Amino acid sequence: MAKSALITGITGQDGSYLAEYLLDLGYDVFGMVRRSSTETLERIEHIKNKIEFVQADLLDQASLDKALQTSSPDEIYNLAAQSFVPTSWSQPVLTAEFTGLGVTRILESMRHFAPDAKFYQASSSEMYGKVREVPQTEMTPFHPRSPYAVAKAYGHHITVNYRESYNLFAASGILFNHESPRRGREFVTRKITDGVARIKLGLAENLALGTLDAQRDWGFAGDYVRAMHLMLQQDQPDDFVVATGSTHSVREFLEIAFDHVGLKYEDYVVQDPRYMRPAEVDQLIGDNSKARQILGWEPTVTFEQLVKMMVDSDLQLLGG
Ligand code: NAP
Ligand code: F7E
Repeated sequence: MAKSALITGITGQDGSYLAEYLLDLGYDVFGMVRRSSTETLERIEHIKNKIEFVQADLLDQASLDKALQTSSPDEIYNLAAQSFVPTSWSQPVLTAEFTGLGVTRILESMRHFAPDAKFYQASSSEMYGKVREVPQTEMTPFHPRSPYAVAKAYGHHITVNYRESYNLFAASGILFNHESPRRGREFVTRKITDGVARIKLGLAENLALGTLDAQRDWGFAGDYVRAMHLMLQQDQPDDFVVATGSTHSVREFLEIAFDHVGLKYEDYVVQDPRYMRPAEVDQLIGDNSKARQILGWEPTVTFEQLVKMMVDSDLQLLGG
């Protein structure tokens, strides 16, 4: 019999890649969606007929209970969250509700209605924040620097706690930044590649950004959803860092992206204080040894390939 999976956040970047991946593996895929006055299925348009949708919201316990009962999943991937760091300063309580308490709500539903399922929590490298060691491992202490990161730290700890309290199979993937042509346009990578394409095609004159010095360990989202799945195929639930192991600055991203279309970023990028954060995460770099050794996972897309893939996709989308 085919395995079944429930994906929360299926309309997001990771949800769309994970749904594709699980459908290819022969899973019955259930996608949790929240009610919206406009269509949010753009990223899964091409596979939406193969997905069974269940309507629920991370804020609403009864709807989550119903989603778990209806889908009766073998695997639950909790990808839904308010995931944009700047919004977490303007909506800190809502972020805590979605990104933090939402995890407890879904774990409670699982405990009552699908205790034998395997659960994946989308934890984040943002939890390391003002980093205590370089590179970051599963054992590195957290020092979150935004309300988003604080909420994710809560989500991570409650996942570990439900594993230990109720013997649930609850795994947490500490994923470093991962990007793709499906990344939301407000995140810096997509903002840059969309901006580069617009400038190249004469649709924009410049690109306003915040700090160019921040460094991130950027990987490809398509690679990272494989790691999520692998975590739920193990005999024991555990926590895993998923990262490439190399770090690059926003400036380096800009250089490759503009160079790819024969332009120089210095001629177009302007710095705008509106995009500076109250507290910044200066540098992240992950140690992926545990994922390599235990999951047999490794990334396949390099930083340069990722940047060029995203620029090419945005050029094509804008008709270039
Ligand atoms: P994303 O593109 O922002 O997608 C977020 C998803 O959550 C969307 O499907 C959204 O639905 C859904 N959602 C938000 N609030 C909800 C609510 N109250 N009830 C139900 N669904 C809700 O995020 P992503 O980049 O795919 O990331 C997936 C997960 O991994 C997130 O939890 C994120 O915080 C975490 N993460 C991401 C990264 C990264 O670099 N991408 C790294 C580490 C961890 P709508 O379409 O209705 O808005
Ligand atoms: O910022 C700097 C910004 O918004 C990256 C989320 O998926 O990954 C993501 O969080 C860096 C920061 O991602 C702009 O200050 C400069 O230092 O693309 P970002 P993020 O904050 O790292 C983690 C792992 C998650 O879990 C999150 O959900 O780029 N930066 N100028 C800018 N950032 C943005 N967004 N816009 C700018 O104009």
